[in-house]
Amino acid sequence: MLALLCCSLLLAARISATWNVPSPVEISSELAAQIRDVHAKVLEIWRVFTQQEADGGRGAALHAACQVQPSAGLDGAQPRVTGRVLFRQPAPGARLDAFFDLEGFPAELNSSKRAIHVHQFGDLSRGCESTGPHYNPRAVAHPDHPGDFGNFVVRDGRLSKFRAGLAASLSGAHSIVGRAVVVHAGEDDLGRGGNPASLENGNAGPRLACCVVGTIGPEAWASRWAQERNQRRKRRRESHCQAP
Ligand SMILES: [Cu+2]
Ligand SMILES: [Zn+2]
Repeated sequence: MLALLCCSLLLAARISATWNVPSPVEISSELAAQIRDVHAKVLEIWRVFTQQEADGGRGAALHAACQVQPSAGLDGAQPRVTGRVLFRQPAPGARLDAFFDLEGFPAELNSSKRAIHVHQFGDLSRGCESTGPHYNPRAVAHPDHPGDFGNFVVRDGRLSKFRAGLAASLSGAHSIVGRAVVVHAGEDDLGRGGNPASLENGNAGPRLACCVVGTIGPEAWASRWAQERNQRRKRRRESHCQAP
C-alpha cells in the first residue's frame, strides 16, 4: 500500500513538472471534477494506509452492529421483533457482508417474507417512524438504495440469514453508520408494485422494529462467523449421512 501511494505521488509530481499547468481561469469544470476525483482517491488510499498502521497491520476491516428493538408505540396486535444485525466490510469501498438474526415473528406465518432496509435517520424518538424514508444518497428509485436488503423468509418465528456483497458501506460519504435498520411487517415488492410508493419503499408495510447502526470491534463478527461455519459443517455432515 505504501509503495502504491509513493508511486501515485511520484507520478503526480512528474506530471506537474512536465505539464504546462493551466492558470485557474483556464481550468474547465470537467478538469476540475477530474482533479477532485484524483484528490479524493489519494486521500482514501492514505486513509486506508494510516488505518492499517493504526490497526497494527491486521487489516482495515470495519465492523458494525444494530440491536433491533420493537418500535415504540407499536400497535399491540403487531409482533414484537428483537435481534441483531451484524455488518463487516473487508475494507473501505468494498462490498458489505451481514448477519441478520431476528425473532418474535408470528410462528403461524411460516415462510412469510419481511423487508429490511436502511432508513435515513438514526432518530428513534418516535420509534421507527422518525427514521425517515429509505437512505437514498444518490437520488435513485427503490430498490436501488444502498440499504435495500430485500426480503427475508421467516421460519418458526425467526429469521437467520447471512448476506454477502451488499451495496451499503460503513465508511465514506455514504456510510450507513448512525442510520437506522428497519424491519417491516410486510414483503418488499422490489419496485414492481405499479404505484409511486413502490419506487420509494417497496410497499413493505408498517415498521415493526428498528435500531441504529454503530461501529464495534471485530469480536462479535468472529464469534458469529465461527457459529455459522459450525452450522454449515453440521448440515454437510447430515446431508452426507442421509445420502444413499
Ligand atoms: Cu424500510
Ligand atoms: Zn429502498
